[in-house]
Amino acid sequence: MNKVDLRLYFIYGSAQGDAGTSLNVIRQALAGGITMFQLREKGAGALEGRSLLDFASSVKSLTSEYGVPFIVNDDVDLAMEVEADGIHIGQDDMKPADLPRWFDRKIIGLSVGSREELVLSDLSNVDYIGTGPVFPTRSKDDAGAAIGTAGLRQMREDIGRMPMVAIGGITHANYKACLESGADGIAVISSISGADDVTRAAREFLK
Ligand code: TZP
Ligand code: MG
Repeated sequence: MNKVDLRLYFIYGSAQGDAGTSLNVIRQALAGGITMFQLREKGAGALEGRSLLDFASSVKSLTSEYGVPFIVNDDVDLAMEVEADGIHIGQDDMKPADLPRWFDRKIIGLSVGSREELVLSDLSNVDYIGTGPVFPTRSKDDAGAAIGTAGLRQMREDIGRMPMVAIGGITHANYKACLESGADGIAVISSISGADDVTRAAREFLK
């Protein structure tokens, strides 16, 4: 599967609320037009085991209803178990080339934050890269220093036409700068999940 539509990539984990609240947030974001969804189950309160599997299955059903690709962060077994549409891996996770063959027909995303990381990355079976943090973020403790739109622009030059989504600290005030700096789209946690009106927050990013 190669249909990546990175325009508005919403990332979320149930640690932000209970499973019921979380499903509602995801439903509202889907109604607002998000084009990709990533389940990123991290931090205090993250679901595990059976409850994670149940939650992920519910999210999968929901995203399927909207025809939006469902990507799982890091968790290879979970992705396979719920038949996700793809996986997103970081530099410290399993290498893309070592993923089970099952992923050959799936979407594979890789975080690449700098030129140094790019040089060390094998992109041969990677469908898109996530680049950032573009701006300072409170959603990832170890996100590292912000690369700014200049960093995005540099990455675009280095990767050629490889699909690239910008991530980190993206708001309604700065997303256009990301698109103007060569990103195909934006990946967002807090500016959507923390909004009073989640649907509207998502919709506003698509203008
Ligand atoms: N990777 C780099 S920054 C980041 C991740 C997962 C967090 C993005 O969250 P927010 O709230 O949109 O800044
Ligand atoms: Mg990771």
